[in-house]
Amino acid sequence: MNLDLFDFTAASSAVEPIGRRSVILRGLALPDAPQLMQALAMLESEAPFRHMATPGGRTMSVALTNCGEWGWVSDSRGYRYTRLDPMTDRPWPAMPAIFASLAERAAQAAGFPGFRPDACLVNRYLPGSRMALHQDRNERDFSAPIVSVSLGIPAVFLFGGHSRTDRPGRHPLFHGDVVVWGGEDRLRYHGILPLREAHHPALGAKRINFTLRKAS
Ligand code: MD3
Ligand code: FE
Repeated sequence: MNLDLFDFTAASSAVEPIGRRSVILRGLALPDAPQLMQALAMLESEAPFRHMATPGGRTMSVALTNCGEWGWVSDSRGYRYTRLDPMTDRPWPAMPAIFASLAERAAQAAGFPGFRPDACLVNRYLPGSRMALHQDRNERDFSAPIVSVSLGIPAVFLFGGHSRTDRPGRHPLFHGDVVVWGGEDRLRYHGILPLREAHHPALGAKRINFTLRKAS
């Protein structure tokens, strides 16, 4: 797939379907980026990024934190959502209003009205960080969509099928892009290729992705 300047300018809109119920909303978060980054800084001071262990005993190359009523955690016992941050034993920081409103707006634009996330997983990538192909299935209700917001240096999103061995498509994600997945696409395998060395004027050599979810 080739995303040069021509493709951007020739596109009839900034809405790029990547599945029957999935779309990339190019640059939707750009106007909110300064406020989103300010909220992220607050969040990070209350619940720092940390590298979690996988149930298989490895350490994730992506560092993560959470906000909202529920936070996603991984350890030797498995993956799950918790109300308390295991690092501080305190509730996860509240979800910033700007996260929830952006998520609802994006979901609405993608055909999922009334989305009210109760969990937000924040991933921090540095050059070399990656996320192996996986499904997101720790949420109770797969009828709710997932909304993701990308900030900082670019990444290549891998979007597979319902079987791990289905060959994934590749979609570059840039600062300010928002993606919504739902319906029949909600359980498709997905991942992120190892990030290439790059610099973003506002974030440096870093990518932040946060995903808004309905966990419960
Ligand atoms: C596609 N994060 O946190 S975007 C994750 O960029 C995760 O950090 C990646 O995969 C990232 O679980 C990819 C988020 C995403 C989340 C859920 C999905 C993509 C999805 C569910 C179904 C299909
Ligand atoms: Fe995922």
